[in-house]
Amino acid sequence: MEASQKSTGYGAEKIQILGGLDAVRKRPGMYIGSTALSGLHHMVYEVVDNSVDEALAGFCSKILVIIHADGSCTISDNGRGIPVEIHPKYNESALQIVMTKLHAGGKFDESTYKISGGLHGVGVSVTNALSRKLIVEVKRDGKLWRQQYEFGKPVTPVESMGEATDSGTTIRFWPDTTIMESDNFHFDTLSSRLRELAFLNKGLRISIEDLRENKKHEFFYQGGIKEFVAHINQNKNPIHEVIYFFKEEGKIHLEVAMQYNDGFNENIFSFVNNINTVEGGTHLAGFKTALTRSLNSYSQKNKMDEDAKLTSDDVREGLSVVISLKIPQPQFEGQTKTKLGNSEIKGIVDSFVSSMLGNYLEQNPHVAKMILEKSISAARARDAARKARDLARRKNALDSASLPGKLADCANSDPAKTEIYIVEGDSAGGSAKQGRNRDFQAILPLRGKILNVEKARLAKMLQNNEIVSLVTVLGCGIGDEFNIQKLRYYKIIIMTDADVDGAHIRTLLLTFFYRYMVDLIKAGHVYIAQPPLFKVAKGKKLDYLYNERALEEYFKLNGKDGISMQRYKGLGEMNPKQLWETTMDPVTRSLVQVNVEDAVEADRIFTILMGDEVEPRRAFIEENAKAVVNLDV
Ligand code: 0RA
Repeated sequence: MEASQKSTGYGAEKIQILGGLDAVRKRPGMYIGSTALSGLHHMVYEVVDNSVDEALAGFCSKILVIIHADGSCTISDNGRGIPVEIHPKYNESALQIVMTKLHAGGKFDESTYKISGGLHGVGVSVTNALSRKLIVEVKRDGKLWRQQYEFGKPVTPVESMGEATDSGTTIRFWPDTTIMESDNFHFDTLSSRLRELAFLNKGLRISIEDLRENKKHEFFYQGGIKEFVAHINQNKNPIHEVIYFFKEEGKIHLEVAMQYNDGFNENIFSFVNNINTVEGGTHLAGFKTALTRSLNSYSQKNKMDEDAKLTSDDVREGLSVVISLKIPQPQFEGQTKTKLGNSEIKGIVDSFVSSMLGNYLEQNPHVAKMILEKSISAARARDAARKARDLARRKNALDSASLPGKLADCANSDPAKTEIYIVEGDSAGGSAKQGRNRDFQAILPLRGKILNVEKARLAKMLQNNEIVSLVTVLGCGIGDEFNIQKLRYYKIIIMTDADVDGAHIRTLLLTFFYRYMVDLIKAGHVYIAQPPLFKVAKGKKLDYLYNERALEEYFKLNGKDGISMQRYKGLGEMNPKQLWETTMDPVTRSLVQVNVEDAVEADRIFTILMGDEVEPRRAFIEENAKAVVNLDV
């Protein structure tokens, strides 16, 4: 039986149509950002965002994501289910319209927010367009409905498959790998975004299951962003309880949770309609202004320190904050469209935070005293750092006029066309120098472990030779003087061994970039090279394989007879030509772009590995020891 016009409830006529799917298949990048890994994950988020909208509208409490072993992914929710009735104007099932027309979304109550349609959010039809197969099942009005698609086109009608007692939507899709570079979903990347969504939408239960390797996470936070901040500070030493403010005025909904720890780094995460506003914007500007003003005025009123004028940097040392704003018409600007532009928001957030924080400090003088002592000591340290930097500069170290001898620079001097490989150790550095294309590829070998940046303040870091080399070579300075315009290479590529030491050094370097040059990550300049894990040969035919799954596939296709296999433990095992072919040649290599989506998780790992707390470090290493053992099989 096909969907009929009988069913009532949601008005199918509300759905807006803007166009067909051919455009998506022609120019996928326009709709999901890229055809690489981040685009693949966007295909999941397009669907999840719609489920979250159902939750925001009050109709959905559970979302489940499943990664299957065959390269497909299922997203199911217990929302109202996509409407199936015939659209009066188009004479077609609303479900089919939602799945096959661009921007075809439902309009929700005016009083609720919609996150789908936000950033790349152009609707589930985009996921459909980029899938070689997709099955959607809807439970609605007591029935189970089903439809199947291939390459975005329906291959079955909307059929009723039987009765249903509850409601919801289940979508399973198989990415079209003639367009998408891979269907290898990353559990950790999807998991950290889903955790973030669970934090941002209190009471929503989100699970993710990986059937390829039996992994499962479930996220459910009754406390919302308050728990988010506690999570960020989990392995640090907070110096007070989480401070939490909430305000709803008209259609503007604002939540702020904040907590200082005894460390030196700031962790600020701001969201608008659940979208991580990586580039900040008016809401963040309002918060920062209010924070600086409130603390300065408390300090003056209570005569904390006569001559300390706290800057915005001073009051953010050791601060973890989550700001979550929900508004009806966000305007996203900036390079990656993750900067809030609505000008009225700055003043609104500023006055709200000023009044709430002002009250809080008055009522909690004990907490106020600890926060101010911390900020005042940051102001003094900033002074010391400036002196250390001046000293280092006098020794000529930080100026790119004095590039270190071990840098093998490239010939081309246009930063937009060049890249730098940061390579672990002199021997791999040597291979990279021989294997590279010296026109546009520079090589900087780093010796040993760079300083543990988690525990050091800037002044101390500038005593470390490897750090000074790195800062000098990149050219954009550090600390207050950081200037991204001066960056000497647009691609900064971290290339380390595929073993435990390599992972450690990569973590250290990422910590460094994350802590001190986060703008490089935000602007998409930082990458991780992907050296192959295996070399397989059958007769004269050589192949390089980059992960265990590829190896399994290879054996499935070729059998095991007459095949020789080598597992690479380090970059040093490859000769210059092999290193070029597998890892450095832009035509054949694959690079993973580092993004701050994973920043909370990265920060958590950095803190565990480098921080003061021994117990979590022990537990982490034990937990990950299995993986390490597997590496050496
Ligand atoms: C159009 C209209 C309505 C809901 C949805 C689409 C919807 C889409 C997805 C995608 C995944 N899960 C979803 N759940 C719902 C409004 C429905 C109504 O008013 O009854």
